[in-house]
Amino acid sequence: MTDLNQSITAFIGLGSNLASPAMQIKSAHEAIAALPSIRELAFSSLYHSAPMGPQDQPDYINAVMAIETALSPLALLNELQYIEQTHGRIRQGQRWGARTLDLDILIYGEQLIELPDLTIPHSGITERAFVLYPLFEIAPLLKIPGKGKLADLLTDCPLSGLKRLE
Ligand code: ROI
Repeated sequence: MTDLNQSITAFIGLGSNLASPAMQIKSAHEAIAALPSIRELAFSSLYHSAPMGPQDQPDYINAVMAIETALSPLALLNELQYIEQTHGRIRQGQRWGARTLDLDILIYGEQLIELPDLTIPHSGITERAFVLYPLFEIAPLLKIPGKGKLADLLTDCPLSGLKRLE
């Protein structure tokens, strides 16, 4: 059985704007939940939003997931990148371009991490309604390490057309 005694609570952001985005998110949710050394704590509703960044791409579906994990940040990143690949993600071309699946480690316990391939909390988290509002749905009392209370961050982050799907 998986030993989650030494476990950390982490939050993962999921996003897709290609190839049936809602289906991509649901499939990624199942793939993450099935990872060894991970236990699902919560999963938000799906949210619809216009693209942030380049506008010449389809709208996005986003969600966030809370997990308990015994994986290190880099081991978790590795598992998430594998799931991105199995969902047809091709890492090339335009930065901030359309993608079938984007999985980001938003928060990993209380840790502040700055590595070449990994910044935690995720950079830009405080400007992204499609991250903050789903986070608030599943963890309203959350404090984002180095950034402050989620509830306070939300007051400075307009909805920007974000819609929660039923
Ligand atoms: N815009 C939205 N609405 N949702 C995303 O997940 C998203 N992801 C990105 C960029 C291209 C910045 N824009 C996005 O990576």
